[in-house]
Amino acid sequence: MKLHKSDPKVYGLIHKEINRQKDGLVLIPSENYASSNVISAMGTPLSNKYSEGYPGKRYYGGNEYIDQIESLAIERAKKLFKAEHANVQPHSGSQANAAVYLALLNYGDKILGFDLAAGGHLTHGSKVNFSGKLYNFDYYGVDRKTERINLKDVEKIAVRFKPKLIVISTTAYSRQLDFKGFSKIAKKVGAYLFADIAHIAGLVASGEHPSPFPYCDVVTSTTHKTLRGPRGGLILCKGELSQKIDKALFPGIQGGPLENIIAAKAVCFKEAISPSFKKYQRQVIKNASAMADEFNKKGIRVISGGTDNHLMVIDVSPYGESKSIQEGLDRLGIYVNRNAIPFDEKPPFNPSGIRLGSPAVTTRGFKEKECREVAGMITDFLKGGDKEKIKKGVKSLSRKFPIYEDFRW
Ligand code: DSN
Repeated sequence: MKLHKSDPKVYGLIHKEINRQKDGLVLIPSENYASSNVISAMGTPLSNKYSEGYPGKRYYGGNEYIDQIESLAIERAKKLFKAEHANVQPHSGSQANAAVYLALLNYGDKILGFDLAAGGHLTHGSKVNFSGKLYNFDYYGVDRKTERINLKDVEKIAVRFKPKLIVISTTAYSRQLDFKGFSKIAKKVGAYLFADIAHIAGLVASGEHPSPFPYCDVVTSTTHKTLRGPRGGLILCKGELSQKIDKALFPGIQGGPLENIIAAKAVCFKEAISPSFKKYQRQVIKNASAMADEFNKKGIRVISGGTDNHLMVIDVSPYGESKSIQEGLDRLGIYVNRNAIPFDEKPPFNPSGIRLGSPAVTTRGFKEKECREVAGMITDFLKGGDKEKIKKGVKSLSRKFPIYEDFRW
């Protein structure tokens, strides 16, 4: 029996969510629209299979096809990121990061991470996260004036703190990351260098952002942000660390891998190797840059003055509370998330900033013109403009640039 008949409640809600995604403007920079092929690989009976272990070394029978699928995903990931080793099993970016710490460190060891308030991530040493509870973190942030990472400051902290591992990671940092510069610091203090490229993975894969290899020892990512694949994680590392990493993930942290998701990761990696993906990533950067420029022109403060990548954080503190601004934009069909700004004096639940970016709208086909228009709508909203007019603008753009027309539900 079809789902709409057997469980109309769940069916109806899924249907509404799909329409919300189609009709609204998704500017949350960690979200995207995976292709229908990625989505169809996810919705397969591969989800039924237990495959604890790795290709050729499973703890269950019946894995002959699963082994081929996972091996394909591994080979494609290695090729895409020019990595010596890939583990495609992490259920998420957080699981991937936990496995890296478990593989390379002992509990209580020192890690130098990027401050969450400056644009880092919970798994890079937040006190409310396992990372901050189990390991001894110190943090580097951004320069107060430029709002950019200053490697001289990072070096000073690293020399004083003597970490065993340095994390380069960003979720709300709009500038290019200098992996080479970080690697000099890591070498000087004898630390492992670990980059979490979840946000910029698509840009890295297509050569639109410098690669963390050969400078980093380990690299983690998610596969659903700029990379535009299924929701999941990925670990890439130097060959000499492969056994430690694989053991830390399974049996260290996870049980059975999600093989339907791994099949979808394989599909995503193939898509990401194509020339059209490179073109897409180039446009992602152009679009974000156009948005930031428009905000600057209209007097909205963009943190660090602009963007080199797919995202930006704007300071909305002159216009009200970020929580109610985010909720107000939600009601207009413009989806963003509130975010701390560097040296924010406001609390994390209601900080001073709004984070937004271009990956999802670029997948819809937006170019610079439309991105400027959207930045204009947000500015109008912040300055108390006509909400009905903005709503009409959102509707018209989403109709003009439809998404998932080939997706049947
Ligand atoms: N998913 C990350 C992001 O939105 O950037 C946070 O975990």
